[in-house]
Amino acid sequence: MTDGTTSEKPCVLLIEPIPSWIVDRAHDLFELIVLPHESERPPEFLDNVERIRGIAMPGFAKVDAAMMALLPNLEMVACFGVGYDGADIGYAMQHGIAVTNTPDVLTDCVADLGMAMILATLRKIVEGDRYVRAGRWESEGILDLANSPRGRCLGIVGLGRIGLALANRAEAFGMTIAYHNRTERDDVPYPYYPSAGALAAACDVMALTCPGSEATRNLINREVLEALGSTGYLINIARGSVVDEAALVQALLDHTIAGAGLDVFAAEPHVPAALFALENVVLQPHQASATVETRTAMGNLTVDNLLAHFQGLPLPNQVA
Ligand code: NAP
Ligand code: 8YV
Repeated sequence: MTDGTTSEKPCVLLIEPIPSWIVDRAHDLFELIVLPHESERPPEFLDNVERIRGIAMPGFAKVDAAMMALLPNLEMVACFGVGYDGADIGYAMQHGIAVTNTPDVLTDCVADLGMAMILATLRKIVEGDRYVRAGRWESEGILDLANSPRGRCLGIVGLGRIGLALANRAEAFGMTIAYHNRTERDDVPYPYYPSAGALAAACDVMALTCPGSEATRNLINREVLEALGSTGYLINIARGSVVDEAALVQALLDHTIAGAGLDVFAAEPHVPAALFALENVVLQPHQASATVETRTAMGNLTVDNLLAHFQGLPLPNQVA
């Protein structure tokens, strides 16, 4: 919250949760107003709307047209994350509000979790842990056999920075790679499929690493899951909005697909309760970039983008 003193520092609205050490650095550079994520807008915010010139927000937080319209002197929105689907880019562009993100610094960390989810799901790592802790190894004997990634095809929806880093990791585990983007790449040796459905029919494990957007909303629907088939796995490290979540839950319940590894959900932090009882699903709390090292780099980049703007310098990572 503001401390009541006047300041020459630009006033920035910081939407939680952004780690405290980022807030500490930003405190030295900006006058900060902290807004709890999805909270009612407190008086400290409403009394200062005219002074706010910048927003720092997690990429998934909702900064829509109504929110931006409340801030007549808003100049920029700095997303703490590579995804910026929470910000209304159309409104920002129409009103000359710059938008930045934090690409590259999180690519390896997110791809690491993607690979870990492939291994955890196919190799029953979390299920095995539960089995041992419950004393079932001793009482029931060995766990059912798992599946090897080796020789299986990984189909990547969104072969960009993270998708390619995931492909490199999967190849080290003996997987072959195929992909679907809107545009075929001319710099990779992997087979291209013009639709998610065609890719699903051709692969054994489908990983989602595309942005959340209106274009990708419910891209993975019942039809695509049927094409993936009863021996297929879905790994989602992109956005919950890319998957028709009700169709996915049904497909897992009726064994239309074999299993799933999910880091992201349609209405986080809500996770459909039906998933909790399923042994063939590995669940994570949207933590693919959540290491001290990566979050520190993301936070510094968020602050660097804000600082560049207020110093009149070119923005390191402008998306709009
Ligand atoms: P990127 O380099 O821009 O790659 C995105 C890829 O998606 C591109 O290859 C793009 O190719 C493809 N794509 C875009 N729109 C598409 C569409 N409508 N249909 C099919 N493919 C489409 O981005 P990145 O750095 O790899 O990040 C990707 C996404 O990962 C982010 O936007 C974010 O949502 C998500 N993410 C999640 C976490 C997490 O914590 N789980 C962390 C970081 C990032 P074309 O343009 O040719 O279609
Ligand atoms: C973060 C992300 O979890 O970069 C993204 O798009 O989803 C993640 O890195 C998120 O932005 C943190 O607030």
